[in-house]
Amino acid sequence: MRSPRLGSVTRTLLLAVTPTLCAAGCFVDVPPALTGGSSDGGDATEGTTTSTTLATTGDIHDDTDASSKGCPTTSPPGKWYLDQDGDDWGVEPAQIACDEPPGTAPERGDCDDHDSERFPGSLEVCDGEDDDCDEIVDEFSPVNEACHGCALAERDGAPHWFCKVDAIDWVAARAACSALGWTVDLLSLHSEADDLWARKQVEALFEGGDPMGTVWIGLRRADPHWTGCEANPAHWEWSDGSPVDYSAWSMGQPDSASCDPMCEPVDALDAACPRENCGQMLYMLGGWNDRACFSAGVGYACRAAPPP
Ligand SMILES: [Ca+2]
Ligand SMILES: [Ca+2]
Ligand SMILES: [Ca+2]
Ligand SMILES: [Ca+2]
Repeated sequence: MRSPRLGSVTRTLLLAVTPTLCAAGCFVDVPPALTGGSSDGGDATEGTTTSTTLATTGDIHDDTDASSKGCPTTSPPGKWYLDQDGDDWGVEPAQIACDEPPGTAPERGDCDDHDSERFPGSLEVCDGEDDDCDEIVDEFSPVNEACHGCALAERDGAPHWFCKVDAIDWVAARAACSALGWTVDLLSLHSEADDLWARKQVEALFEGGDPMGTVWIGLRRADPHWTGCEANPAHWEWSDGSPVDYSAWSMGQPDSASCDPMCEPVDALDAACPRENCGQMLYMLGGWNDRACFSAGVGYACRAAPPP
């Protein structure tokens, strides 16, 4: 049986201990290992697990070669995964038995087998955790349309976050996106429809209150051109690695403003040698603008890869 959802007091406590969007220091540049639940055990592993389980759980079935001889009923033996929180989703190791042993489940994929509210298909809520076990934290769901200052939405199956902050640089904004999941990056835009939709989300977030509002997106100047002053739209790329197949630069942009060719920036945040190497959306005026990566944006937009 699944227990009821957490009460509001418990949720409040969870929120209180949840860092708000990891403004710095939680950048994930290496995809974490998949949870045991979503990995494929493979035949060799399954064979090992089976023999071990039968050796240690002899009372489940008295046939040490169950896979070949079958069960008393017409069904072959089933594979049952350890389910410690009773949410009907299990984890490795598996047992082989004719009938479901106590404390097991027929499916694996539980990302937290000590929390009955987190399992594949659970409703995502704003609690700093991945409730539906898709390796993305606090994404849009029918009961999660806003979270930690971000408006949440889904487009073509891909979760989006449109976040309003006091001040954030491009690098910190990208880190905040990455902290939500290893498939999450700053937003990339690939069609006029994408662009208009995104701009509408941002307008709604700011309620039209900041005509100069600048929202970081995943535009950055590509490495070979990073230290130069040339203002060439062909020198830009998306941080998520997707192709630049659409552009919506504002008139006269990118312009590499204030670029001093005599200095060499140490990194993207080198204020002593500014380079307009990062891209933002001017959502009220329309279009994109190049800007120094260390400058303060008042928002950023993230997107997770759509499910395969
Ligand atoms: Ca479970
Ligand atoms: Ca669980
Ligand atoms: Ca999730
Ligand atoms: Ca959550």
